[in-house]
Amino acid sequence: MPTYKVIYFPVKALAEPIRFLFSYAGVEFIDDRFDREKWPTIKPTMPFGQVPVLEVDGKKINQSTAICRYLAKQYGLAGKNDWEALEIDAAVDTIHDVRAKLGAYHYESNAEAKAQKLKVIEEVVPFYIGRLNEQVKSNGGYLVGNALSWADIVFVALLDYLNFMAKYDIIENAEHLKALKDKVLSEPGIKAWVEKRPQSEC
Ligand SMILES: N[C@@H](CCC(=O)N[C@@H](CS)C(=O)NCC(=O)O)C(=O)O
Repeated sequence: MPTYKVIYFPVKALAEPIRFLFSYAGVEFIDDRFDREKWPTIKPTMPFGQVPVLEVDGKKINQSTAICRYLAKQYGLAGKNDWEALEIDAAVDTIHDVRAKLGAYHYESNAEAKAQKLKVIEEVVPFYIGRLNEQVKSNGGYLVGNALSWADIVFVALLDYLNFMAKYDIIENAEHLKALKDKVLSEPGIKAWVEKRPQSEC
């Protein structure tokens, strides 16, 4: 078994799907959370100056979605055939579209621009959440293929971060997504991780 290290800021955000996948599979990893003030010295040592980065036996790799896909293939969470794998990729990209829209709003520092982006958020987020909710309803309680996949895990792992940026619970009216969240959080490895992980707002 390789030695795995997840390198990230001391938050959940983009590293949490990776941490959830290791935890689901019961695979040990070093959860390397660095202090924010150390970032300027760490940044130049990262492949593209960003994190999360996964170290596998000392080899560094960036891009959280690619890392999740790599782990999901090993843990039987990447679909039963190429079509399902495509559907899972599409669902994950859609989730990251929601994240990008929320991020554009949350990180906007100009008050006028922020007010404009809030209008977008108020329309776009319920649209995406409604569609994802329907998708789960028509797929036996999962995003794809009537079975747990890494798309479900990515969604639930990112929820705290999405809610933090939105400033409300984006799935509060989405009963099928709420049930999916409960299912993922009751996976034994994930449940144990959530109980022991360091506390952080997002
Ligand atoms: N597409 C990349 C995005 C990585 C990214 O945006 N990382 C941010 C933190 S969430 C970062 O490293 N920010 C610090 C910087 O760019 O200096 C991924 O999914 O891993």
